[in-house]
Amino acid sequence: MTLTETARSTATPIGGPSLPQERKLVTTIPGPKSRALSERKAQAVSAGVGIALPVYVAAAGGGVLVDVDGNSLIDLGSGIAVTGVGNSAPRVVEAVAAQLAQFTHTCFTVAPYDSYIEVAEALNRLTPGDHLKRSVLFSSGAEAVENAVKIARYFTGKQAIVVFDHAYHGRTNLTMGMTAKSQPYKSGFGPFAPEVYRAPMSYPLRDGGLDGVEAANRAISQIDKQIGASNLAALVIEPIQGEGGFIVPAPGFLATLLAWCRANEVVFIADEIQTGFARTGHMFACEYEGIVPDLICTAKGIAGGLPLSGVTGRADIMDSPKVGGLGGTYAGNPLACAAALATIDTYESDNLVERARAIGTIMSGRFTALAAADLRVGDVRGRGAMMAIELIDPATGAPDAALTSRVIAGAHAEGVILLGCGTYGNVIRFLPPLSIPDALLIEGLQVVADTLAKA
Ligand code: PLZ
Repeated sequence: MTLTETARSTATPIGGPSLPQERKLVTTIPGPKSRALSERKAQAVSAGVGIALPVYVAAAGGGVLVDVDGNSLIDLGSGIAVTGVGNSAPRVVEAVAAQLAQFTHTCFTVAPYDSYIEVAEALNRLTPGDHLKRSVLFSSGAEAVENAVKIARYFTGKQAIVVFDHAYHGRTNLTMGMTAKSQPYKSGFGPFAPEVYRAPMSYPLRDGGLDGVEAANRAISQIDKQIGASNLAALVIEPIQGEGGFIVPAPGFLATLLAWCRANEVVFIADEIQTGFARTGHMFACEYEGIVPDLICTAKGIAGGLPLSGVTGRADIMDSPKVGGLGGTYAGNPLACAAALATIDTYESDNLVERARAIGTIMSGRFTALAAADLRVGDVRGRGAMMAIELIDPATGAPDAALTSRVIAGAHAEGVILLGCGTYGNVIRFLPPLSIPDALLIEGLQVVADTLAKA
């Protein structure tokens, strides 16, 4: 019997939401079966693939992940903001199983199917703005960003792209170049695609008191001088930066940039791959400031864990590429589309936007109290179920990445899945599945607070 078979036959947990919603540790973390799998991983998988927490998963649902050793861990990461509706959410499982029995793949650009159209209709309806829209589907977030750039270039006939400090847009060659952080994403992997320029972001904790309009004008002046609007196809921005540190720009930043884009025939592309689908307490984070992007990129939360992404936007822009210019073998795969329809239905019928706000209230209350009691918590920010704390040296305000690593490792050891982020590696982000029960969320947050107190 191989190790995996052993793990399967002994663990045999029931998956999805029927899992007991509890934190339960029966071994040290990682347990012996996970450690054995880590050894196999080292022999079989490229060393370039890093692992945040090497517990091997046997089942997941609600707010827990159960590992091959039988430990039940609290999930505060949702697989990086993906399983908003929860893992193996019942309606998603049912829809995918039904589709699985009908057909698994035809390639939409060879022989199409209606679920792709239905997902496009849902995206056109749900994304900000009541103008005429079109959508196109892909598989990964990076692919959506790449295609949004392709479409904007085709539409404008211009080439330059502007992105921001701390931005994250993916790991493919173009999106790697658009991503700000060198380690681990870019260093040694170049050269990068040309015509990608970077502008300063609004980062209220660290940009010396600039308000949103001032920060936008600083960026615009740099864009004007270094690129020129006549060369600029698109501005690509995350309305709340994800990997870069859950940076919420000061009010007015996005709106000022948008107005400048409109006045200069520059396509405004919102990368809502991490912020999208109820996560922030709106269906999309742009809604907080009434921002209506020209194009919006979505992925992650769209399909309950199946790989799907999309670009949605103004019909005139989206219809501009020549026929055959957009596509991909797996783009808009039927299983992923079935999952997306069930996922979107779950967000809407279970009012998960409201649920994300309630989670946000629980989290921000605790983090604000934590910051008041512990000066190493230098900032509490985010929206809805997308919140973070930034850890600093209280004497200097300098980022404290070492403390951050200790807290994350400590929480892992106690059975709480916690993710870091941030350009300076000193931000702890909280992205619980919206299906997590309150009691489990509160327990997870308490573990983090206790770990911080000891770290
Ligand atoms: N845009 C805003 O957050 C993915 C990266 C995980 P893909 N973020 C998680 C990792 O370490 O690779 C992301 C994002 C924003 C684009 C992407 C890219 O989405 O589906 O990972 O390609």
